[in-house]
Amino acid sequence: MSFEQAWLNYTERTSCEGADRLQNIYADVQDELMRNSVRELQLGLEGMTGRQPVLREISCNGEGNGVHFVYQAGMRKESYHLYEKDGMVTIEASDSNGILYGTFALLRQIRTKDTIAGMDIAKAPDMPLRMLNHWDNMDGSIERGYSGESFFFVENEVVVDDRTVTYARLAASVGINAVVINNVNVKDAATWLITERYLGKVRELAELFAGYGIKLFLSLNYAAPVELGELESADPLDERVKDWWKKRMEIVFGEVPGFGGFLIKADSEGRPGPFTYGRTHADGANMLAEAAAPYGGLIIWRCFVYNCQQDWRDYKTDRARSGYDNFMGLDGTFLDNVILQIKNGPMDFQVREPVHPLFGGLTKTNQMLEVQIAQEYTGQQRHLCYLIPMFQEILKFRTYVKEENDTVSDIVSGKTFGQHNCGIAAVANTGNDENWTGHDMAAANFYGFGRLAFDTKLTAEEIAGEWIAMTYGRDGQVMETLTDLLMRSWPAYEKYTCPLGIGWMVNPNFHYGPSVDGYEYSRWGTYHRADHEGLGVDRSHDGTGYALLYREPNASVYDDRNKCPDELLLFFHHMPYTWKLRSGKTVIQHIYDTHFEGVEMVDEMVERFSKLQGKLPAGPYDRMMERFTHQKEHAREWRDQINAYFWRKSGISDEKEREFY
Ligand code: GCV
Repeated sequence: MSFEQAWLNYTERTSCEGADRLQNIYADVQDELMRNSVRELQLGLEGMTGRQPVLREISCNGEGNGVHFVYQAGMRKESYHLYEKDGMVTIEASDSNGILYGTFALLRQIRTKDTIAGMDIAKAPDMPLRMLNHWDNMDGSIERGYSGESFFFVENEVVVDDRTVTYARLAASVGINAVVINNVNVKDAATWLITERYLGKVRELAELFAGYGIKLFLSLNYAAPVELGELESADPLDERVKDWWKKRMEIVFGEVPGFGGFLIKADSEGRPGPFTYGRTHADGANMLAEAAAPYGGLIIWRCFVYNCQQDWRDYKTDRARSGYDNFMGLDGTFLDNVILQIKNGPMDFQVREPVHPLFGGLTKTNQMLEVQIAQEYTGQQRHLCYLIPMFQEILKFRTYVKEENDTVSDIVSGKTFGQHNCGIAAVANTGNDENWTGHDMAAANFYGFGRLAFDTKLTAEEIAGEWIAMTYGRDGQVMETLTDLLMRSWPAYEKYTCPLGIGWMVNPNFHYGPSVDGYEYSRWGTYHRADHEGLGVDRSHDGTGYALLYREPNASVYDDRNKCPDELLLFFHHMPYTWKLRSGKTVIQHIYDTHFEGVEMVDEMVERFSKLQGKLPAGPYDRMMERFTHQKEHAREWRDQINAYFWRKSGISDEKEREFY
C-alpha cells in the first residue's frame, strides 16, 4: 500500500449510501481545472465504488444518474454549492475553482460520511489567500525541513514530475490556492529564479498549479539587481533600480502567465533590504509593488524584522517589540498590492506566545497571518504536536480594534477592514519522504491548515476526524484513538517543554531538545532571565513596555501580573518562583508538576496508540511507533533537564519529593 497519496488514498470501498449510483459526470469541460475535477472524481469514485464514472460532455439538463457540474453566475469567487436531490448530485459554482473545491467536498463526504442523501453544503472560502510557504533551497535542502529533501529542487534545478502533481492535488483538496516554492532566505541559485535561466521551468510548474487553482509565488532576493551583477545599488528610490525591477517584472509575468507575485524577507537575519540605503520597508515594498501592479502581482512583505545582534545584558531592547516598532509607523503607507505577512506571535513560532500586536494595531494595511506547520520548535515532526487547536486560538483572539469583527480571523479574512488582499500562510512541513511529513500524523497539520483556512468555523476535532477518516478509514477505535492523541498532543508538548509562555529553552541552531541556557547569553534576543529568585521577562510598563502595545483591555490584562493569564505569565513578567498562580500552585511547583504530567500524558498516548497494532496499516503503524518511542524518551529528557535546572537555580524542593535526574 502506497502512502504517497496521503489522504487521497481511495483504496477502500465506501459504505456511503448513494455513492455507487454516481456513474456519470455531466460537465461542459472548458479548462484544465474542470478536467482535473473530472479526473479527481473518476479516480476517487473508482477507488471507493469500484466503478469509474463516465464523462458525458454536455451541460446538465437536470436528468441522469450522476454528478452535474453547473456554472451558476453570481456566486462568490471559489465558492461551491454541493447538493443531492433525487439521487442526483449537483456541484454549482461561478468559476472552475469552485467546481474543483466542490468535487473534493463530495469525495470527502463519500469517504467520511454514511450517506450523500440530502447533502446540501454551500461554502465560500473564509480566507482569500490560503498559502503554503516552502523554505526549500535550490540545492535540495529544506530550512527547518523534517521530512527529507525538497521535491521542488534538486541540484539547483526546478523539478516538475509526478510528485509535483500529487502535491498539487493534496494542496488543492484542502483548499490551498497559493504556494511559494523557495525559501525566504534567498541566496545563490535561488536569486536567479527570476531570470531566463529558470523561468521556463517556473512556467511549467505555474501551469501545473493553475490546473489545481493554485497560484505560484516566489521568494525574492531584495538585492537581486546587485547580486545578479546588473546594478551597484538596490536603493528603492533610485530611478535605475525602479526601472530594473519594472523590466524584470515584465519578463517574469510575461514568461509565467498567472504568476502570483513575491514573498520578501528584507532586513532580517542578514538578508538585504531597504535599510542599507536609509529607506523604509514601505519604500522597498512599494517600489516592487509598483513594478508588479500592471500584472496584478502581489508583494508579500514579512514583518519578521528584529535586531539579531543584541547584547543579553541589555534589558531594554526587546525582540518582541521589534515587528511592531518597525511597521506600526508605516500603517497606511503601503500600496494596495502589498500585504504585510505577520507571524502569529512576536517572537518566532514558540509553543506558546501571545498574538502579535500588529494584529489590531494596523488598521490601514493589508495583512496576512503566518503560522508554521513545519514543527521547528514543536518537536520537529518526531514528536506529535497537532497545531490546529493553537491556530484556532490565534484566529479567535479579540484584538479590540473594533467593537465587533475584530478577531485575528476577521482581520485576515478581510471582514474587519473590507480588504481583499489578505489571508493566511503556513510554513510547510513537507519533503520528499514517502509519507510527505516525516511523522505520518504530522500530515494532519498539512490537512488541517488548509481546511481551517478554507473554513475557520471547523473545530480542531472535526478536522482531525476528517483527516483520520480520509487517510485510514472510519474504524471507531482508530478514529477515537487518533483524535484523542492529536487533541492531547499540543497541551502535552507544552507541559514537558517550556513553561508559562517562556519559550526558547532549546539547543541553539537546531532548535530541538532541551537546553535551558542555550540562548540565554547569545545575541538573538531570546532570554528567560532566570536567577535564584525567579524567572521571566519583564515586558510590563516597568520593563520593556511591550504589554502596552495591545489595545485595551488586552494591554491592562497583560501588563498586570495579577490579571495576566497563567500560560503567558513568564512571557510578560519576571516572577518569583514562589508566586502563586491562579491554580493555587507556585510557579516552581507548576514547573515541576507540568513536566511530570506532560511525560505521563505521552506515556498514556503511546500506550493507547499501541492498541492500534493490526488496525492501522503496518507501514504507518511502525513508523509512528518508532517516533512515539523516541518522543517518550525525549519527553523525559526535557522533564529532567528543565526540572533539575530550576531546582538548582531556585533551591526549592518539589513538594511531592519526586526524584530529579
Ligand atoms: C527561514 C527563524 C528560523 C529560520 C527562518 C526564520 C524566518 O529564525 O529559525 O530558519 O528562516 O525564522 O522566519 O525567516
